[in-house]
Amino acid sequence: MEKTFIMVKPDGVQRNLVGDIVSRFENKGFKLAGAKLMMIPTELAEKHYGEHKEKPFFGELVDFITSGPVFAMVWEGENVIATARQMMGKTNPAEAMPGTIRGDFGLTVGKNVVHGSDAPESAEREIQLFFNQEEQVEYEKTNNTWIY
Ligand code: DAT
Ligand code: MG
Repeated sequence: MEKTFIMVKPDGVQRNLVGDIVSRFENKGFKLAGAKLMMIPTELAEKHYGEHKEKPFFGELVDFITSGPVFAMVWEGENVIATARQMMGKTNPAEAMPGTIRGDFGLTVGKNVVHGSDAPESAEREIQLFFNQEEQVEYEKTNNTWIY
């Protein structure tokens, strides 16, 4: 089953949005496969956002994501990578549809509440960056037959 890396960013943690965001993915039918509250070391932040190294906002982005605790998660389910991106809404909350996480909770691109992997390759890379094997929990959910 497909897995993705989702993270409530420091603004989302400070604004008490962890529970709401977890609920959205639970209610949708996805399975939580790992979760932890953590401070991101600068080196990990630079690796995680490596694709944006040359962008003018890279420094700000790394400063922001390391500015307070994040809630890092692995979610599992059919088509979870693309569906989670849809549930998050567009990168710029000003353009994100109401009903999406960023559309409901954000105003500016610099503080857009949530991260989610954008493709199978980045999902695998990001899960491995943030979670070791013991932190990824394999189990069956008894309500699976009512979702699939
Ligand atoms: P996403 O988080 O939707 O995958 P991205 O990978 O293009 O978006 O960018 C990573 C993060 O960088 C994004 O969540 C917020 C920040 N960012 C993107 N574009 C920005 C910009 N033009 N100015 C400031 N921050 C930006
Ligand atoms: Mg991205």
